[in-house]
Amino acid sequence: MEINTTHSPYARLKTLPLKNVSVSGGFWSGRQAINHEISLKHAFRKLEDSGNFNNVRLAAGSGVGEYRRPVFMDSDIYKWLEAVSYELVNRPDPELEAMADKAIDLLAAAQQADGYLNSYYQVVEPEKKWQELAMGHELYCAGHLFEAAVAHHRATGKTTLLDIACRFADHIDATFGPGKRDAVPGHPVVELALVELFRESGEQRYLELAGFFVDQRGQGKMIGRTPFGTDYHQDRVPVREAQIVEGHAVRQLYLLAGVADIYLETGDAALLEAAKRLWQDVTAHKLYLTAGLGARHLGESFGAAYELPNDTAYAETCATIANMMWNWRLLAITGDARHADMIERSLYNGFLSGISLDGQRYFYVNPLSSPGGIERPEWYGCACCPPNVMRQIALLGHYVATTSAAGLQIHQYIASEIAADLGGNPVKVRLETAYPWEGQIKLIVEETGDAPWEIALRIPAWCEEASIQIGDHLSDVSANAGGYVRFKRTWQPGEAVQLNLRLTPRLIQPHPRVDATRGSLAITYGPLVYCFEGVDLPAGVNLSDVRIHSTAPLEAIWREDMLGKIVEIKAHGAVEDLSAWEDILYRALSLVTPSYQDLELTAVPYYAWANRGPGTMRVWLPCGGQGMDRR
Ligand code: FUB
Ligand code: ZN
Repeated sequence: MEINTTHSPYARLKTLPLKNVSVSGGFWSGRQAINHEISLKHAFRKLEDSGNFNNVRLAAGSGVGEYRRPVFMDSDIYKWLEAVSYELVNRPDPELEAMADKAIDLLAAAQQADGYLNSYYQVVEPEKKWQELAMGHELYCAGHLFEAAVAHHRATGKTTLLDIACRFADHIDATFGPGKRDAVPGHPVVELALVELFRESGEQRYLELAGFFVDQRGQGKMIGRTPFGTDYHQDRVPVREAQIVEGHAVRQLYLLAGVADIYLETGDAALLEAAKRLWQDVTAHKLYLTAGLGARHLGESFGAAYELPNDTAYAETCATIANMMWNWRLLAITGDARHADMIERSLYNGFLSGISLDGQRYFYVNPLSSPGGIERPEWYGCACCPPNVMRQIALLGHYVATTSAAGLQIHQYIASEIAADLGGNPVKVRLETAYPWEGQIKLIVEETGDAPWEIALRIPAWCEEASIQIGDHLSDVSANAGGYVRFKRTWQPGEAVQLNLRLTPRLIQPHPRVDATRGSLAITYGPLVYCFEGVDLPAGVNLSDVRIHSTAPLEAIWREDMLGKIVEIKAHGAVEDLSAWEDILYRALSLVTPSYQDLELTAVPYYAWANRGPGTMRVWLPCGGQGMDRR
């Protein structure tokens, strides 16, 4: 969700409104166009076909037929409304706006006089309202409503959805809080949403309520049935005492985003300390190379440290999105480039794999290997991911840059135009780039005042060689990898800063404790993680038998004709001859000498896998086939 940290006292960096950044050309604008033209309109039909709208009609008294579950169907409508709102900022569209208005009219008709709004509990179990906080998702749906309402208000200036949201927030505030009822939201998201509702409305009670929900955790206060333990719900220990990320990954990460939001407003140091500890746990132990999170299908949850299986990885698309939301807030708090690096890694890999190239099919689970047979379905019975992808693509511009008292920071190299007000000095810059395929990024100052200001450019941690040219002056900035390089001066209109990030394919090895990938290598190219697909192998070669050579050179080749234009990587490897293994599962080491046949390998960006049929896929390949296996 877009966050407005303009008045957040603990924001080192100030976020820019989406309207200040327009994505134009390059890698992402086509994807935004598909999102606008295809995905959002397709989703409107899916919300009708799947019963989400009819559920609300049932609550409003105008629907016919049965209520369609799961209990959180309303949240898909809200995420879609949020996505539509961002797209209305990117590109006005009366058809989309009318669709949104229609949905909002329906919600207004369904809302109770006391402000309550949740189609499931209004229609199916009215006597259970606020009784099933563990799994009932009432506060989760409310949170997504608040996010949508803020986005809609910012996009259109209309208060139709914001009024609905505030009435419901007031109802919740009258129900829960100190001296009222206890509540641990079983699925966090309401916390971050309440903070943004506070930022938009100025209503302090919403911020306090968010803090109350966070502080209720870890005290045995969860009410309602749940098949899961307290760890699943992040209710085992108080947030301030948490040492590890655990349980349901999306829940954990939305909670942490909300905790960061509360820090941005309150400066509560214990919350930031907890966030830093948990971030360390994620990055050192529980993050897939693709920026997927959640190792286990059971409970859609984080695993133990280094438990990162490939084929059974959960890595829900929503978890990667939630992690970007968390890191965006941590970036605003700390200014630390590691959070922008994390967002980049997520965007180009575990997030983008969540949607097909045609914008009409979605992955919920994003494994790092597939035995074949997996394709993105059009929609899901539990459709949390598709509209989440839509809102994230629509909101991309928000993640490009921030401001501070010093100047403008560029975090993501997305071709775009950026307008910012630097303390009364209005500036405009344009980013031109074919990134991530090419490493040249040109920043052109289009408008600037007379006062000096600073441009800060992120040098990604993966980059081994980087330089910057301004006019005739070329500087090597490789040492800045993992941080920012800063230039302060009185800029002239038309002046350009040329950043060159050297992009080369690289072989990546995993931490030796990751059982699933021990002795294997993966390929990256800039921020992109690559994979191998069975469809690129010679007929009869099984991807499971393929090894990769660790010493042979890798070659990057531009392909106009493949997967919507990509850089493919050629690697060298070998296929093992398994004829000595027919019908035998285990053999004495002394009995078999592996024999290999050399093979040229083709790797494609992970995000693009499963767009050429449901074939096999692997991110990691065992290393070997060079006469001697590596490990
Ligand atoms: O529970 C609501 C959403 O459905 C979660 O965030 C997803 O993991 C899926 O379980
Ligand atoms: Zn999801």
